[in-house]
Amino acid sequence: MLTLYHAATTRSFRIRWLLDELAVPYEMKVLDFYNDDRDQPAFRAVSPMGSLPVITDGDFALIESGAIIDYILDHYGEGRLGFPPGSQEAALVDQWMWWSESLFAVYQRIYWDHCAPFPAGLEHPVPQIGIDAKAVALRYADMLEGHLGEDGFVMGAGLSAADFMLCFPLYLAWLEQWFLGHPKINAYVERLLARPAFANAIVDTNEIVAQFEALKQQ
Ligand SMILES: N[C@@H](CCC(=O)N[C@@H](CS)C(=O)NCC(=O)O)C(=O)O
Repeated sequence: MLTLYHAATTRSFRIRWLLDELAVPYEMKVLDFYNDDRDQPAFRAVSPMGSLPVITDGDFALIESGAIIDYILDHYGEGRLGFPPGSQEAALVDQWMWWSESLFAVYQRIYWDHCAPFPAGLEHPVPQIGIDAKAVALRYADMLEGHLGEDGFVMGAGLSAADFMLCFPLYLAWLEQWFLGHPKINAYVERLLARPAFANAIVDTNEIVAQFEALKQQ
């Protein structure tokens, strides 16, 4: 049986959405990202750096959401959501998975560090650094805007692993209305939200985000 360690506002909602979309049974252990749950020895035993998400499958523990998505599709996907290994389509899925995590999300993280209220951001932020980082992320977003169609998902009509990676940074940016100048990305995120499994995976995240928004107003 798979176990997913999940905390609201983290990349674990990628995995929650994937498992629910595929209707794969799993146990979910819920952590509070903003207290000491991640420091507990039982959690460090499966996630040595205390990062999320992590899954276990029997004695096997795996971190890194991209690796987790690939593992779940390989072992539980029954051929769904995939392209033939070695195909150009499979390479493009990888491209967008890496784009999500190593380009867009890096600059979004810098933005959060310097523009989100503590503890979501740093205790001693430099807001201009965050503003500059957001501008870089939005320049990267131009590439995705040029790639997306008027309907469907990143790889066309069907979902792929790339959508499960992109949902995390794009949804959180969409909540802050980053994509008013990127109408195709905006509509894409809205198509994700129309999927019941995705909408369900972000309910607890929405609650925490609303709390941070209230903090910002103070
Ligand atoms: N590339 C990793 C990033 C993991 C990551 O940064 N997770 C965040 C939550 S979204 C975390 O646990 N941060 C805590 C920390 O780095 O100590 C992935 O995709 O899983």
